[in-house]
Amino acid sequence: MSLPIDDIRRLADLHQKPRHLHFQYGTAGFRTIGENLESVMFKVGILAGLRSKRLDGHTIGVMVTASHNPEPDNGVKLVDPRGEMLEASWESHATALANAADTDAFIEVLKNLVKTLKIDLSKPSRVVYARDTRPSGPALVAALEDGFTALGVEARNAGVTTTPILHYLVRAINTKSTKDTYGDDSVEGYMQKLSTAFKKLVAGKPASPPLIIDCANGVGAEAAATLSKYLGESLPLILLNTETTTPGALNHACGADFVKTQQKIPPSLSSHIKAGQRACSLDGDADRLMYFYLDDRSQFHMLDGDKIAALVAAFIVDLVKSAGLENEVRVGIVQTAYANGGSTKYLSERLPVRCVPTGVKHLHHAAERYDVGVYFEANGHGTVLFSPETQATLAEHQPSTPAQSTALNHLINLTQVINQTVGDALSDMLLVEVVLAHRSYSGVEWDSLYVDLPNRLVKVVVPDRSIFKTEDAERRLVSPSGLQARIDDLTRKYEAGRAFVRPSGTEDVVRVYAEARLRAQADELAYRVAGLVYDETGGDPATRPGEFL
Ligand code: 16G
Ligand code: MG
Repeated sequence: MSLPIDDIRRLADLHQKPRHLHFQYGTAGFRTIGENLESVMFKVGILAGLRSKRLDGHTIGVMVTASHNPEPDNGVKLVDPRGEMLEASWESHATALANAADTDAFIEVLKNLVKTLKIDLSKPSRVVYARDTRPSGPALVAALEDGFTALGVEARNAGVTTTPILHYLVRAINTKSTKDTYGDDSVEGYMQKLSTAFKKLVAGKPASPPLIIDCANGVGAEAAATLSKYLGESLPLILLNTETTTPGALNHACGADFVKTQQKIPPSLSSHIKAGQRACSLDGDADRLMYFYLDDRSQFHMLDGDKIAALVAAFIVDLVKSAGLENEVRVGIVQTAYANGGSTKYLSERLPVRCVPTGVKHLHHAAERYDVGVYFEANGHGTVLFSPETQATLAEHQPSTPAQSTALNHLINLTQVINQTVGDALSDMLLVEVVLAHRSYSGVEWDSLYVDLPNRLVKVVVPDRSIFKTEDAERRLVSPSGLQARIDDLTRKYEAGRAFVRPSGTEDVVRVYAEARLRAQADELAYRVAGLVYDETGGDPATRPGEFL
């Protein structure tokens, strides 16, 4: 069987690549101004179908979103059959297809792919797809659907939903009626699974005061509203920033990325939040979560991905011990260089900790190597993975006391409340609420597990970020040569100083991170390292040291 060239040609002609643009499938898939993405969407439709054929007709996911980016941006990423990110070796195929200049070139690249990857075109192809609430979404989805039509893909439209729900659906569809069944393959199935496990986990605990959720004016607002109905009185939620149809509102001065990078409360929440009340922010596609609270003096306290990891990991370790499984089940942590030094110190005194390069796929894969792998990026993206062997151990273990039995049941319910396919703000939120309820913690006690070192993140616009090469999980530069030594000399002058430089995977900039014992010192170190980067590259004159973004 060969490619349906006539159908592909006819539809490809309708979705021409803009001449001047180069596309790259990066850490978060393709991402750029939405109106430039139509040709990419069409090609991704075909690529997803081919990937499904290559994997014997297993269902592939396609998510149309630009996460925390501003509203004019959009993007697309593929999801592999177990609900994880697209296998890295296919990223370059996606890039090659997206950059084929015209229909002829595109068909050539397609034919080559089919040949070199030995894709059996007679296999079925199945895809499930969804989008977030961005205005550019419907037109882009239409282009994607043309891609499905061109290849004859059996495509299921999951409508407007969050990235993690789409990942859930992919896994649920592919495990349907198998021993690894992940849940019913519907949004209701997802809601039912999470809320049922949550209710069991908090049964008998005093009711929590209401939790404020900043929904970033994105698709998380709809999912959170549905979840709230399923949770009922077990967790009262107050949903704010739910304006999904107001132009320009998405991620604007709100959401998880705003909270993390600005280190302050979204102004839209100020009049709603009372001292001590906990609140959290989702990002635009609801796969990142930031908690925070205001203290009695109205000081803002951020509880980021590192604090979530610390809270959750300690709780799971305690449950494993109480269940009598400490010899069978090893809990480990995965972080990136952005993890606050305070968190790394706290966690590594208690558990094995690994540091990996930025990007979910690196964390996810490293976490799979533990029995229970807890991974979180400081920016709030993360989850907990229970290995198949560990899930079997939990299912078979015979507890010898009532206390062991209770702990074991809690662990089993945790495997259900946690979305193990990918970081999921709503699932992570339930997980946090479970731990807070069990520990009787408010934000204050949680925050005091360890003290964050003051830190600063800045970006430098450089002519060519590809000259920046890193090693040691992005903690050190190997190129440009000599720059790391100068960073080291500078960093040594600051108490508890730590700084690193890495090229962004999603923007045309170089990022600089610095932390130190005192706020002013962290700021100074960041700006001075940024100055070194600027001097090295001659940076963009628009961004002089002291004016970094
Ligand atoms: C993407 C990554 C995120 C990472 C961020 C870093 C996924 C799904 N998302 O958003 O994990 O923290 O990029 O961005 O992998 P940067 O390379 O621009 O700093
Ligand atoms: Mg996101």
